[in-house]
Amino acid sequence: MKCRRCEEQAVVEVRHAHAAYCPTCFVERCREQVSRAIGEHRMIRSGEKVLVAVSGGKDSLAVWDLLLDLGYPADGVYLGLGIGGYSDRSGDCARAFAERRGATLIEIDLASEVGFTIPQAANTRRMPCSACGLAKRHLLNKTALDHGYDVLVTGHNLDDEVAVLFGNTLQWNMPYLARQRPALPESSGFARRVKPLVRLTERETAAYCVIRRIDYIVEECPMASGNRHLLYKELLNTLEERDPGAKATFLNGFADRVAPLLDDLAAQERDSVGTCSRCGSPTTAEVCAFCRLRDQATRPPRRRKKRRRDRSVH
Ligand code: Q46
Ligand code: ZN
Repeated sequence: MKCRRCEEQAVVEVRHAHAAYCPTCFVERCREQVSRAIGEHRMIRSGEKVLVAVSGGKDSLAVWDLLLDLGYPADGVYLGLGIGGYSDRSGDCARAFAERRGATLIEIDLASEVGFTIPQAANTRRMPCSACGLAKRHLLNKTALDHGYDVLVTGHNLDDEVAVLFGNTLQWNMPYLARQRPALPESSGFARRVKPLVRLTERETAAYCVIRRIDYIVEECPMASGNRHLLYKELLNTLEERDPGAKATFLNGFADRVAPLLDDLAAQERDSVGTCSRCGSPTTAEVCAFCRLRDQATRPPRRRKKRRRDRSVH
């Protein structure tokens, strides 16, 4: 295989683009795709303060690396979830990257910040990934606002976005569909949230990290089992295997033809947001979902009632 651009030996095949690239041209292509996503969706404006949510995984480290190389002086924020050795190793990858690039990394620890870890939150009514997602959204947004950042960048890639879209479509979850954008504008209580990797697949971000020699955490999160998005990703990978480009077509079709029809609903949703009576975060309820999660996760475990001896006579 020859590189589409320079005719050197290709090392990465991008099937949905019917092309292959040498390492140099592939990195160049990744930069172009990110640049294009930022421009198309007006994700970052000049002079804005940018914060990248860094998990230690390939996507968040790739997007941080790409932004720095594109000239955005982005800082990172790492949220320690308290998932044993997995969190320790993820944190190490985030710190090592920050040190290598001479970039600033803000660290927050869930347990010391709010008094519970994700394994503790798994004892609540929520599934672990749902509790984790809620905690991440709440604390990362709060950190961005508290430190005066204009934009919060996440490492969601094309595969993530397609899996979320697929899940929301299966359930016809209209409010969630209305909110599914590569860039969610800032609004009261929210920093702007953007996804510059939306044009790159998971395979591409992994290849990018390998070529750029970025060490990222490869192991799966031990709490991921039962995560529906993993199932959707598997299904969509089977589809993509048979029909390369199907994922991008699905996502782009939604963005071009459906999302604009949901603009009014998105605006209504934004208008219905008030503030949490406890923490002041944006919410449509009196107490926000995060405060309710914290109540449940930090509540002492109920004492089990002693079972009374069964004295019945059979
Ligand atoms: S960290 Fe958290 Fe993920 Fe682990 S518990 Fe689920 S959401 S799988 S990206
Ligand atoms: Zn609250």
